[in-house]
Amino acid sequence: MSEAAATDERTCLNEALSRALDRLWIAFQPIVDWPTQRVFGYEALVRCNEPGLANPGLLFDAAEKLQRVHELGRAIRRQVACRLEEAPPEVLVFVNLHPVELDDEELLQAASPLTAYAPRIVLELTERSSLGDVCNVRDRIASLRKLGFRIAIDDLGAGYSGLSSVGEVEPDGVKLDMSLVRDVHTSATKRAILRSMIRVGHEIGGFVVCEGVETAAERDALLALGASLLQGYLFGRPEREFRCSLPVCT
Ligand code: G
Ligand code: MN
Repeated sequence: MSEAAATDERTCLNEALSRALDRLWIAFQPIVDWPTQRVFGYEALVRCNEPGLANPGLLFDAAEKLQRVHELGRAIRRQVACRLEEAPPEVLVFVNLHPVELDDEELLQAASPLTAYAPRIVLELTERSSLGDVCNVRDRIASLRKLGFRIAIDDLGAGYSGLSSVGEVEPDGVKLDMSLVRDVHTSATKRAILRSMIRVGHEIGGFVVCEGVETAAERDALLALGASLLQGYLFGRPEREFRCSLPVCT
């Protein structure tokens, strides 16, 4: 690609991202506590109708390329905060953080929109990308905790990710990746891995959420392994409203 074409492409992407930032909205997916048949929380997932930037992966790829991750993170957190008045008061709201957002001073300010709701928020840090590039990760996380936020490690067990961030962050909870959950009832190996990860999660005193549960067979296998917090299409897709398929919703 010529230099001029690359510049044009960057300009287009920049404009598309600016439009997306003005129009993004938040979908909420339930996380259920199966034994009590209650909703434990909702994960906030960013969505936008800008062609090519419809989901979080695409949005963050564009923002990374354009070095606008802080701007995107702020827009998402502002939108989440706007919706919190409508959320059932007794449930937690899980918000994904890109590691680069840990470097954003706004996140740590007492006056920023999400901080007012900190005791109801669990910030998810993904295992997929390294926290190693963030300055003073431990200090940043300690400051977030001081503001009242809880921290979870997301996507644990995905792809090439390891357990190192669990030792580094000492999270309040972990979310086990859907690649381990998929067809867990037919794989003794996945069951062995999940059984030990669920035990580790509970042993460090935290909550353990199994993600991406799609079938009753997967649900029952996870319950037999000691899981109780479950998230996935079986209980509800990410939607604009706070919805859940359980009869007792909150
Ligand atoms: O990386 P993270 O765990 O934040 O990703 C959550 C993503 O997984 C969301 O985009 C959501 O739409 C998707 N998701 C949630 N539940 C399910 C599920 O049961 N099956 C599949 N295939 N995807 C899911
Ligand atoms: Mn997540």
